Amino acid sequence: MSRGAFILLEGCDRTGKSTQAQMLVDRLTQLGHRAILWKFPDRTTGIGHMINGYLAKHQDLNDQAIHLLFSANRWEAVEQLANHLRSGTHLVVDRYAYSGVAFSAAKGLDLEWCKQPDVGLLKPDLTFFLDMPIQASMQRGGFGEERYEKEELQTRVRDLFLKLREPDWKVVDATETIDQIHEKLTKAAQETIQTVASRELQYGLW
Ligand code: Z5A
Ligand code: MG
Repeated sequence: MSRGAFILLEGCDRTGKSTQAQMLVDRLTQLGHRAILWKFPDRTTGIGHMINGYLAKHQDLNDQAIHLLFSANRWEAVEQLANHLRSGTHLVVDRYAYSGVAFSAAKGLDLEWCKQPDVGLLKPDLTFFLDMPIQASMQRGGFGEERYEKEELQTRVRDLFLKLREPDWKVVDATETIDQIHEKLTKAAQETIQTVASRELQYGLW
């Protein structure tokens, strides 16, 4: 049986990740694939509730503790993610460990320290980095409500994403229209689905 593809969307705030992730799942489903959306942080678990409390500013935690919780939130999902992929379901994942490292390092934690808890996680088969100037993304709906939604921090986050960027990432101009971006993502996702069908799952992030 063919395995599913692990397709990741990363990027700074309001670059359209969640919009595109949902559209891609819907499109792949229409095309006859099994595909599901997985969002990190997954706020539905016990760990996710703690993360949500922190992001919504109901609870304070030190930078190291929240970093480890974000990572634990990925590790608690890893068997489920692997099972989906093995059973042939494609995963469209909205944020992952790159967000984890970029946000924590932007707050001042050491970059190498930040990478360690996620070492060995499942590796994405395809990563889209949705990129646009911070000034432009700030003008989109909803910016400013949660803890990290400040221009200066977002600028550092973007620089860190660019530092973490892997050679095979697909950098997407997030200022294009929703439909233009969707077409690009769909095309690349279909290619990856074919390429990875007979490949082993990839562990060993970083
Ligand atoms: N975080 C962390 O610190 N450590 C970690 O390990 C992880 C995350 C995994 C919550 O994330 C926070 O957690 C986040 C990183 C940190 N920090 N912040 N701030 P989240 O993923 O839950 O955040 P969110 O609330 O979903 O927002 P977002 O991801 O930043 O937004 P988005 O998904 O990229 O954008 P969107 O919701 O699809 O679109 C935003 C708006 O723009 C919306 O009104 C759209 O209709 C509009 N839009 C979208 N695309 C376009 C285009 N192409 N043109 C015009 N308008 C558009
Ligand atoms: Mg989102």
